[in-house]
Amino acid sequence: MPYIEHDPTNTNTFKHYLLHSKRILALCGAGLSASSGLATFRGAGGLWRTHDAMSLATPQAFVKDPSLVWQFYSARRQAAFSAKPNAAHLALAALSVKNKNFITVTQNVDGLSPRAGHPPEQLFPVHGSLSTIKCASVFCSYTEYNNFNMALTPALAPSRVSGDGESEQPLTPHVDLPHCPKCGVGMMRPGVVWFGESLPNDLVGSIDDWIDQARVDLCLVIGTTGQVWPAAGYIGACQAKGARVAVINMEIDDDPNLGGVHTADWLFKGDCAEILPDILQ
Ligand code: BV8
Ligand code: ZN
Repeated sequence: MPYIEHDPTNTNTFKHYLLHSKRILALCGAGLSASSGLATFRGAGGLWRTHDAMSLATPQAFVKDPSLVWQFYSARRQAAFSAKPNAAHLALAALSVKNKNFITVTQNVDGLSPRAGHPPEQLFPVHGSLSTIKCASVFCSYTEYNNFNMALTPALAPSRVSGDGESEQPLTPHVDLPHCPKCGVGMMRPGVVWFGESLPNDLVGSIDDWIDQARVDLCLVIGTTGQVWPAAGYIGACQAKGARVAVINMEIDDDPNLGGVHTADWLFKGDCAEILPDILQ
C-alpha cells in the first residue's frame, strides 16, 4: 500500500483540496462512458463478437480486412450517437465552465464529453473521434465530420454490423464500403488514432504546454486502466509538476499502477457517474 497521509477514500479531504486547487487535469477512459451504455475495452482487451477490440483498432487490421473493421466502427458509431452523456460527463463539463484552468484529456472517441457541454478549448480528445471519417490514401487529406446516426453506406446498415453474439456477418464487399468523394481512390476510414499511430501533434503540444507552464494542483484519473501510452504518461507528468492524484474507478487495486504512477492520494471505487457529481460539486 503506497504511503497515504490520510484515508484515501475520504471525500471531505478531497473536496477541501479541490477548493484550493486551481490547475486541474482530468485523464478519462472508457469507464467514463460505461454508464451511458457504451462498452469499454476492458483493459484494452474488450470483445466485440469474438474479436479483441484492440486487435481491430490498428492500421494493419484495416488493410487486412476493412470490411470487418468498418462493421466494428459502424456498430460503435451507432452506439455512441444513440447514447446520452451521463452525470460524470456533465460534472466534468460543469467544472470546466466554472474553472478555466481545468482541462480534460479524453481517450474516448464517443463524443459524449462535447455533447455534455464541455467547452472545446478545455477538452483534448487525443484518440480522435467516431464523428470524423477521413480518406485512407496517404496522398489525400479529405476529412469529413459525420455524426449522423445513419449507416455510411447501405452495406453498413445496423442489421449488418451488430456486435451481438459470436456470429460473423457476411463481409461487406470493399466496393460497398465508404470511399473518398474527393480523390475517388482512397477508402474512407474512421478518424480515430489506432494503435501504432501517433497522437495528433497539435493536441499533444497544447497539453504539454499546459502542463509545463505552471504547477499542476490535481490530476483526476477517471475510468481508465491507465495502460495505453502516451496518454497514460500525463498522470506522471502532472505529478512531476506537483499534482496530487485522485483515481475514480469501478475496480481499484490497493496499489494501482496508472501510467507508471503508484502513489494515488485518493482512491474512489465505484461508478464515476455517481462519484464525480458528488466529489466535484
Ligand atoms: C503511439 C482509439 C507512437 C481507437 C485507442 C509507450 C509510448 C508510446 C506508445 C506505446 C508505449 N508502450 C506501448 C505503446 C504502444 C501503444 C500502447 O499504449 N499499447 C498498450 C496496449 C500497451 N500505444 C500506441 O500505439 C499509441 N500510439 O504511441 O504512437 C508510436 C508510433 C508507432 C509505433 C509505436 C508508437 C496510440 C494509442 C491509441 C490507440 N487508440 N483508441 C478506438 O477507440 O477504437 S486506445 C483505446 O484503448 C481507448 O481509447 C483507450 O485509450 C484504450 C482502452 O483503455 P481505457 O480507456 O482505460 O479502457 P478500458 O476498457 O481498458 O478500461 C476501462 C476502465 O474503466 C477500467 O479500469 C474499468 O475498471 C473502469 N470502469 C468501467 N466502468 C466504470 C469504470 N470506472 C468508473 N466508472 C465506471 N462506471
Ligand atoms: Zn481521398
